[in-house]
Amino acid sequence: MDQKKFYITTPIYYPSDKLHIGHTYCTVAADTMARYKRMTGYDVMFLTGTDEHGQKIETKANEAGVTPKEFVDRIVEGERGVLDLWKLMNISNDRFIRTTDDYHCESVQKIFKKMYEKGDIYKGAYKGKYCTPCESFWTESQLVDGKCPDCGRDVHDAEEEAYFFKLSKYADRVQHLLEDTDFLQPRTRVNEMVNNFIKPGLEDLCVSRTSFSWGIPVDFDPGHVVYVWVDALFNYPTALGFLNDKYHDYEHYWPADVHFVGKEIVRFHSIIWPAMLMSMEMPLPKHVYGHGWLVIDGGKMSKSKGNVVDPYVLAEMFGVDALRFFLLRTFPFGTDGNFSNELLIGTINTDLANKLGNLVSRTTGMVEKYFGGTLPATHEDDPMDCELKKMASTLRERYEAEMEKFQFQNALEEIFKVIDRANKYIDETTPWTLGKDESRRDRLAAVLYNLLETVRICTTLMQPMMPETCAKIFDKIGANCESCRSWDKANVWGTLCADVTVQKGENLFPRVDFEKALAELNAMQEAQKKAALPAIELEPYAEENVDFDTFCKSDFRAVKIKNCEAVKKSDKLLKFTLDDGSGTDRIILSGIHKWYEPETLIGKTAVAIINLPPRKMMGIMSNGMLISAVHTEKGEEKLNLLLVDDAIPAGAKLC
Ligand code: ME8
Repeated sequence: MDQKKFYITTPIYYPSDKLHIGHTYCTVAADTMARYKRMTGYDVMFLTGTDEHGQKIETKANEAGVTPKEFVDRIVEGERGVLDLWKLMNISNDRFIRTTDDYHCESVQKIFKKMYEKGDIYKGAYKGKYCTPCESFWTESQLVDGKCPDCGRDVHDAEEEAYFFKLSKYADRVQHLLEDTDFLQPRTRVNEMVNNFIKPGLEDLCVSRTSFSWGIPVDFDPGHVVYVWVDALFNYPTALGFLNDKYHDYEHYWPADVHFVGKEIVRFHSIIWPAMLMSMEMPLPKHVYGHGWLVIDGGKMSKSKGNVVDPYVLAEMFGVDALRFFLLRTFPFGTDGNFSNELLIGTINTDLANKLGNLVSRTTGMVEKYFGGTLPATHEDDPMDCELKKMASTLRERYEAEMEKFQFQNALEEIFKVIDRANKYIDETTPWTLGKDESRRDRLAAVLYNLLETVRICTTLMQPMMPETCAKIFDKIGANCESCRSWDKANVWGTLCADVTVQKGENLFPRVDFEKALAELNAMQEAQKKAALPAIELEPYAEENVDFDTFCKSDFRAVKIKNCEAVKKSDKLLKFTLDDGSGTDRIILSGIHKWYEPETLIGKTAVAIINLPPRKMMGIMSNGMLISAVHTEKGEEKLNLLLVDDAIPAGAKLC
């Protein structure tokens, strides 16, 4: 019989910035699904990659002073780039596509031409609001207060020659696909697509650009580049060798079984993508799954807010498997999930350290303590074991049902119900009491064997989520052969040898010091937020003019700082004794202690306005004001006392 095939994809990511925990979430989910399918005997193709064309990348490269290709190479292949991240996260993709790869570009040109020759792509005029400095078209609804959303400048009506795809032609077929089949999941996303996009009327889609050049050229019309989404979506079949010679398994794997995509790109995948495939007369993917976002305090992560969560930091602090587990265990895949450090540490401690880690270490520890590491072959069963045995040996079925629906959280929930039951079973059977009674050795052996079998089954099913940890657990519990780690044996009770040998070894998941880890993460995130603040912020410029005569009334003088000391009982004030050239010392108080140690200013030449009315502060009269320059740097107020050339004599007027 032919092996069953499974083709799964993640979105291909824009390498315009480093990837964050949100991208990691989708990729870990797809990896889990791919590993699960491989475990259940499928021939799996798992594809991920990067979407490297478009104006956004071109602009960023220009800003960085490098070519677009150099720019994306750095983010994809560079240190801690996309490839490094997937390696770190133990992502088992079979293929990685970059849309700048020659074979992909070649296929996209052929695809574009094919749709053009068919009449589904035609030449027309793109009308919109144009921002000349940004070289960008905007629709009315994208404008902010009628201005360019990027630079805030005026826009004007403009027209540009462009190619269009006849999306409208496929509207009915796409609507039927969404409403009458399970193509788009979860089902809740269907209404949004149909009501918001299809019913109001699908307009033909502009599929070429002439305002920038970083894209795949339309080979029969120089000057036009293919719209980045057309280029990107077709990665799924080109990566299999569709219309290119790089690979040869398009026939084998296409159509995809599922595309995992984030909710904001469901529209592209559930409307534009099937319509273009219909035009190309290619089979449609079986499912598109629109997952939710990881949000922070209910809002989107963003570089400008400085709240983007770096998967490297978390994986280094807690371990890759703990992070993978957290992402899958905590958030339902179809809806948004609120990420927090508290939740992360809490989940690691509760589920991994207390429940799973403890079960494994207590069980193997007791086998070592009472039997020197190897169970005796004779076991005495008891009816009280039935519930645990039944729960564990039927777990595979419940797990499978959830995994087939991409419900990783529920699949793990089912596993943890069994882990909880096993921990309770320890309390019920009290092996430490049995261990004291020589006549109960066979009973104790049965209890520990039942626990090891439960651990084996749960571990088998957790392999897709935590591959490395599960391999370690298998080693600990003596599940040494391929077969006893297999899917086929995950519903067969009694798979481990009766006289199995275990090795407790090190703790799998040491408890995380909650307060310490939280403080560390919070401090890092504070620093990141600070780094995201503008480098320098200036005080707003005065809107009102001051008339010349008024200005001239202000008497600015160079002053020599004869003495400077802190004012008692004040954190802020410094008391300056100044030579203003008049022969009498002038006292000025200034609230700049935060920025200066008084003794460092003695002997310097500063500037003071001397005809302000005298003011009493902390019981001392201040006669004038020293002039400082102020600005904000990374959110922090900075001040520099205005110091001038010491060659300027005391009392010289500034005008
Ligand atoms: O959209 N939580 O690329 P992209 C969960 N190149 N998922 C998130 C997320 C978050 N906080 N932030 C982003 C693109 N994502 C296109 C795809 S496919 C032919 C082309 C997800 O790098 C987002 O929802 O902007 C999307 O699915 C994916 O990351 C890639 O986003």
